[in-house]
Amino acid sequence: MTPREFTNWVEVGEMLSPKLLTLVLVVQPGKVLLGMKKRGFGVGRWNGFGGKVQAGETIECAARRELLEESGLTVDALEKIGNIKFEFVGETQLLDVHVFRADAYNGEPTESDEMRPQWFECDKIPFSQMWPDDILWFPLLLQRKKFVGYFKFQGHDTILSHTLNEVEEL
Ligand code: 6U4
Repeated sequence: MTPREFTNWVEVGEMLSPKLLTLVLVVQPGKVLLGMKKRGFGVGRWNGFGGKVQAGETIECAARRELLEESGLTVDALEKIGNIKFEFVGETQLLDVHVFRADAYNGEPTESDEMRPQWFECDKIPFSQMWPDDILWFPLLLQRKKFVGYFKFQGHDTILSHTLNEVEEL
C-alpha cells in the first residue's frame, strides 16, 4: 500500500465511524441552563453540556458524566430529544451529537474548568453567541419535539446546507 492509499484508507475509516458526542439541555419552566464554553471545541459560545463518549460507555452514561463534570448537576431522567450530524468541509470525521433534555435536576449549577453555567429565559436565549445551528433546533427541543438533523459547516460560523426533521422516535 502506498502512503497515499494508506491515508485514503484511514480517511474512509474515519468517515465510516463518526465521533459520538453528547449534549444535555436542562430545562425549567420558562428557562434553560447554558454553559459558556471556556476551552476546547466551541470556546466562547453558550452551549449545552456534553462531550465525547468514551470507550466502554453508553451514550446516556456519557451524557450524565459530562453534565456532572461541566455543570455540577445530576439528573434522574434524561429524555432523548435529538440527533444531529455535523460535517465540516475539509475534515473527514463526522460528529454525531446525541441531544438530551432534562426537566428535573439535583445540585446547584457550578462553574467548572470547561464551562460557566447560567440560566437564560426562553425568550432571551443568546443565539448570536451560540453555534449557528442552535437557533434552528432549539424551538423543537423547547416544545419537546424529537428531531434529527444534518448540518454541513464551512468553518465554525457558516452553514452551507442542512436538513432538520421532526421524528416520532429516536
Ligand atoms: P475535550 O474533552 O475538552 O477535549 P472538546 O474538544 O472541548 O473536548 P467536547 O468534548 O466538549 O469537545 O465536545 C463538544 C461539545 O460541543 C459536545 O457537547 C457537542 C457540542 N457541539 C459540537 N458541535 C455543536 C454544534 N454545531 N451545535 C451545538 N453543539 C455542538 O449546539
